[in-house]
Amino acid sequence: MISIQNQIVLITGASSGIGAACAKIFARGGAKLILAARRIDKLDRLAKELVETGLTASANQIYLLELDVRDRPKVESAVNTLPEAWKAIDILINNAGLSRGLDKLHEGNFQDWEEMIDTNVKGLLYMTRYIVPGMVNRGRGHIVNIGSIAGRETYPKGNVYCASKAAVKAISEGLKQDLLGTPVRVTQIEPGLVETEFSNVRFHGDAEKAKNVYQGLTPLTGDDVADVVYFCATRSPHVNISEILLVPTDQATATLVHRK
Ligand code: NDP
Ligand code: 8X3
Repeated sequence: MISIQNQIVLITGASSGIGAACAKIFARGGAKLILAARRIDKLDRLAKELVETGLTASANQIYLLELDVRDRPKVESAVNTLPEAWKAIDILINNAGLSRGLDKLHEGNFQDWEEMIDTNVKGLLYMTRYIVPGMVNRGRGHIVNIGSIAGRETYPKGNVYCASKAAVKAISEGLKQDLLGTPVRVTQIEPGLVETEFSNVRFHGDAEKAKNVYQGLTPLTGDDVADVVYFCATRSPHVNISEILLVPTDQATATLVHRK
C-alpha cells in the first residue's frame, strides 16, 4: 500500500455523490485536493466541511475549480493556469458525468443526447488530454475513470447513456495501451446502482421517479464507490487495477435486481 499524503488529486464532479465521497476519503488520507464542478457553491460547502470535520488539515490543502468539463478552452486554461504548487497532478479522477432521460432511441431528446456525450465522453477526453502529458513527463500518475455497468450491458431505453459509458470503457482500455511503457496507471471503475443525485438528474428533477429506482433494495452509496477508488489508488506502483465492476448485493445485472 502506498501513502496518499500530499499527493495532488483532481476530482471532476466533486460537488455531489461519488465525487464528493472521493474528496472525503482522499482528504482523510492526507491528499491535496483539486475539486472541480460547475456548482461552486456546493464545492465551497464541501471544502468547509472537510476542514471543519478535520478530514483535511487546512484549507490550503484544497483548491476549487469552477469548471464545466464540456468547455474545451476552459478545461485547457484551467489546467494550464493552475498555481505552481498545484500543477503536478498525481491522480485524475474522471468522475463528472450524468444521464439524461430514459427514452426509446427513436423518441429520444437531442439535447439530452448531446449533454451526455459532451460530458461523459468529450469532457472526460478533454481532462485526460490536458492532464496526462504532465504525468508522462513527470514519470508518475494515475487516471481513474468512472464508467458504469451500463458500459458493459445496454438496457432498454438506456441507449445513449449506455453508449457513452461503453465509450468510457474503450477510452480507458485505449489509454492503458497507449501508456504502456510509462509508470502511469489507468483504472476503470464500473458501478451498478448508486444512490446519489444521478437519478434526479436523469429524470430532470422528478424526485418521485428518482426514488423508485432504489425502491425495495439497498443501493451502493457514494462512499462504497469511493472506497474502491481509494483502494486502487493506494496499491503498490507496480500494481494496476485495470477494471472493477461493483454492484449492490441486490443487483445481479444491469436490469436484474432483487426488491423486497
Ligand atoms: P451525481 O449527479 O450525484 O454527481 C454528478 C457530478 O458530476 C456532480 O458533481 C456534477 O457537478 C458533475 N457534473 C455533471 N456535469 C458536469 C459538467 N458538465 N462539468 C463538470 N461537472 C459536471 O451522480 P453520481 O455521483 O452518481 O455520478 C458520478 C459518476 O458516476 C457519473 O459519471 C455517473 O455516470 C457515474 N455512475 C453513477 C452511477 C449511479 O448509479 N449513481 C452508477 C455508475 C456510474 P455539477 O452539477 O456541480 O457540475
Ligand atoms: C448508472 C447505473 O444502471 O442506472 O450508470 O445505468 S445505471
